[in-house]
Amino acid sequence: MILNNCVAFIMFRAFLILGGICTIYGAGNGYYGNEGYSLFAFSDIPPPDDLEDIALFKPTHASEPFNEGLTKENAVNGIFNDNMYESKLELMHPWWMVDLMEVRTIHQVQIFTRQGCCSHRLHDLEIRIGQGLVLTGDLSSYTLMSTYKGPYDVSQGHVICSNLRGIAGRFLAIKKVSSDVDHLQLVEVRVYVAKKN
Ligand SMILES: [Ca+2]
Repeated sequence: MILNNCVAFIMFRAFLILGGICTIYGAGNGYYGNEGYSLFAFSDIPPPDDLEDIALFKPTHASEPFNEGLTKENAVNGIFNDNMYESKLELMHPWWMVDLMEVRTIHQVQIFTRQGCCSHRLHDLEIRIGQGLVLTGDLSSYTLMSTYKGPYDVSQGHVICSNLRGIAGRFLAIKKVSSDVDHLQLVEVRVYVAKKN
């Protein structure tokens, strides 16, 4: 029994260190700070003061958008209220990525999805980190940081994906991996990295 417990503990720790499953954090509508709750879960990342979000206004790449108003840049423009990137109609395995412009150690990704409608489409995501630009949608060469299975409900908070040790990379990608054609809808994506000394 003791051995089994040890194995389970070791597996649990390894799971945490390697990333694992994204979670929901923050009550309310999931928007950025407007409900007064903390943006961070403190147990699985370095102290928040040691981190900084560097995704805002960085270059982005993505699958074809739903229309000209729902393009990739919208996911890092700092505007909420359903201002978002949305993937094309009936597109399987849509993806989106941000170029951080330099290799940084990524500890946490925060994902804010559409709230006014259709938030149930946020499910079966892979969050991956890469060193080089890949535009084919085949992100298998990127390191898998976390997964988010869902289902997501509009009453829940935002999705956070954490890694205590951090994963070094320049490109942070989010890909939908289920075999349906639910749209990928990203209102904002925050990428928290270790601050430079
Ligand atoms: Ca936005």
